[in-house]
Amino acid sequence: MISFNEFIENAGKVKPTARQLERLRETQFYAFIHFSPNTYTGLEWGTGKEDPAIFNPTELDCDQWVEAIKSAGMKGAVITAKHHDGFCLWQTATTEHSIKNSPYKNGKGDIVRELAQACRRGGIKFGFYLSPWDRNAACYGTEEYNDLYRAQLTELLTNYGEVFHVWFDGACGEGPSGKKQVYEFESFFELVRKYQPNATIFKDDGPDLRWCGNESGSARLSEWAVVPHELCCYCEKQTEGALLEGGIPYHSNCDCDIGSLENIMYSEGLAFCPSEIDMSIRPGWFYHPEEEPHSLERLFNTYLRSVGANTTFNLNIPPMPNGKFDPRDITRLKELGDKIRSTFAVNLCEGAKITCTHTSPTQSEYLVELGEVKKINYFELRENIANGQRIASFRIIGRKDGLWETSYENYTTVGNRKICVQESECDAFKIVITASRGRAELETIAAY
Ligand code: FUL
Repeated sequence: MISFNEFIENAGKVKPTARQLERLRETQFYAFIHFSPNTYTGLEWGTGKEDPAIFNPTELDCDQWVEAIKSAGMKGAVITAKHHDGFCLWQTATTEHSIKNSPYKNGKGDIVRELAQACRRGGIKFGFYLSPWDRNAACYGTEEYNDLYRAQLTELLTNYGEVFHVWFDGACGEGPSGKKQVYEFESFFELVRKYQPNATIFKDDGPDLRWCGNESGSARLSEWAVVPHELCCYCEKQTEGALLEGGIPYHSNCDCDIGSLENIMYSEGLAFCPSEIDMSIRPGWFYHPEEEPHSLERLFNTYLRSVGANTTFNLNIPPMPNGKFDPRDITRLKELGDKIRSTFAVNLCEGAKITCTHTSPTQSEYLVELGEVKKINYFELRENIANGQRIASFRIIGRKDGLWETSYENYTTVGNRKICVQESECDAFKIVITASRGRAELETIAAY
């Protein structure tokens, strides 16, 4: 059995794949779009018995969606190509329950194509959600359904150009046979890898991104991307064996603490699988005219607690029955983008002198000398996550009038990006890393 120190050091070397790294570093904030017969019935989960004739977005404008998405600073869009009701928004050969039997463009429309093209025109990425749960398909609940699902997935993966993100969920019901569907997820993921090797795959338990465990938009206090392999079994296992024997002190990947030392010590090995935060701009995933978008404050806080807490952020905006975004949502998205842009416009550490001292193999200090007293609202840290996630606890100490004063304490993980909301007035500050899994590698220290 390896030693305790070796175990911790190995945990700090569990690495992301290139596609995970891209998602975390570049396309970290993207849009979800929930659009289906539910938009016309007011339901959140359609029954599958809806008449395709109700689906008729007479003023559909995907360029309007893309512009609004971009105004918030989002870099991609993920559409519900099919939700639980089984209605397909594209020209599929696999079912009659689709847009081809709707009045939209006399049955010739293809909203997946319209969005993919609008994304390309607007310079953002395109992705989709194909709900495994299908309340319309007659073969749901039998083995044949997996073939149908694979055929749908293949159409979407091969006919619409580059796909950046494929979203799956585990929702599962009973088919007409009264049997629950057993999904062949491994074969679904193989198709994604085959046709879209750069796409990240989201599912509750990985392989590339996992669910954060809530729909209210908050990351864990300690958001580790390195988690016990048994919780994300579709990921590659990068370390072997439990250090300690005994029962696992957690039950699901939605628990509030899954990557801490106390948990990984008992794991059967580790995997790299960061979490994605998914939340809707309104209470519902689908459009309901009586609902209002969340406040700017709530959305901005969610941004800080997702993108700024080592996760990605998938923010849903539901189109209205006419096929456009609601003006209230458009305004809110622009306000959010403006707030993010203005908050992070000027890095107060620009030109600062930064010195790093590794005080021990697992402790380091970064001294940042600003040259003059500055008023700071946010500190931002980024680890070189390409080499693994290491920092387990840190604090920030500011200096004013020659006195060092603790301004920010008891913080835990950093990961790809940590935004600390902390007002401070100082002419120098220190990032004191009090524990890390091997030597910490801070790549960015910024203040705003
Ligand atoms: C869940 C679904 O049941 C909800 O309707 C929604 O689509 C959400 C994003 O995922 O699994």
